[in-house]
Amino acid sequence: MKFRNLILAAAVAALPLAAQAATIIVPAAGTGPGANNSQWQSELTLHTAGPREMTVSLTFHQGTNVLGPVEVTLQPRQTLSIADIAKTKFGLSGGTGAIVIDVADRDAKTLAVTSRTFNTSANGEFGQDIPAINAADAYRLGDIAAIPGPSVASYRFNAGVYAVEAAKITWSVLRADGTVAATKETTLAAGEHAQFGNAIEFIGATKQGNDTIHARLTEGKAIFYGSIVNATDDPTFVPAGRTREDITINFAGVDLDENGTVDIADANGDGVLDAPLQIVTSMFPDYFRVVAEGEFGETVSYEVISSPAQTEFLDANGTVTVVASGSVKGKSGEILLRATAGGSSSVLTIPVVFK
Ligand SMILES: [Ca+2]
Ligand SMILES: [Ca+2]
Repeated sequence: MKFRNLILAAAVAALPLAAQAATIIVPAAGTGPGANNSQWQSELTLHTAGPREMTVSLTFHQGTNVLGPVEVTLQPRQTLSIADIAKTKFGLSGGTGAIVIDVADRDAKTLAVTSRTFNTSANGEFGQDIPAINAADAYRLGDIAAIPGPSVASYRFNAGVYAVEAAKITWSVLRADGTVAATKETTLAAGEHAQFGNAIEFIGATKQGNDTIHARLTEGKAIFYGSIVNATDDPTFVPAGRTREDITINFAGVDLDENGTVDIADANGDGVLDAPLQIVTSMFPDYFRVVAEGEFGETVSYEVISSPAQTEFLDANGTVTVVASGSVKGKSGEILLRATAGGSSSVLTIPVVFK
């Protein structure tokens, strides 16, 4: 009994850490001298709408180096700005990085975070808002972070990344007409920040107006951003847009007698056959053909995800065999198939009734 109590106590103690923490990231912040004798700094502003005191933990990530943590406590409904945070909280005299804010889940619900990075030069003071992003909203496999560059090629164009998990990234430069000018791979450790000052050149091309950077993850999760600085050192933050390049897989339906005509359709295009397929329970197999193609006529390959009966693809043409034993007679269920074309996949659902 004593042993059991100990295990319970350990499980309870471990819960709050695992289940109730949120991470919010300001993907770019900095301090110190910039181009053309300018001086940069970042101000972080925290507000809680909550009726209770709360504490956040701040770290500053430069490459794989992590400065901090520094704890900041907010009183109920307080708004607090931290001037030149990279310098005043983390002791940096120059550099760029990401601010990572760790906060209990309950407190994250009450917290608003903004930041402003501005630049003082002979031309005046110019600033940009850099929004905070929840780690739960990081980009993942299949997403393309699209970072559109300036229409004026001479403006400075930076791109940056913060890896929420260890990440492998393929960067590419797309010209205004969609042709790919260069690609490059990078690998980041979990918690690593990187900013590329001349991003188009870093990837391997010479910049032109309306270049767009695509960042694709082949492993892990990350947050991406860009920034543009014009000839008078006026910066503009460029949020990455979450995009995809999937082709649509059109599921026509099933051809029951394999004569080339669809007998039960997916007319509303939701990937679910519009009426159930009747399958006779028997020791002999039932056959039908799945009819689907990519939106540009691509051939589809199939696999069975799950089925209430023994289900296999007989050929590359989509012919399926189902052997349903008497044990499922009178029951209904769904056969789930994965259809893949041109690197894109979608799930096709075939409702079935066993006779
Ligand atoms: Ca037919
Ligand atoms: Ca349907």
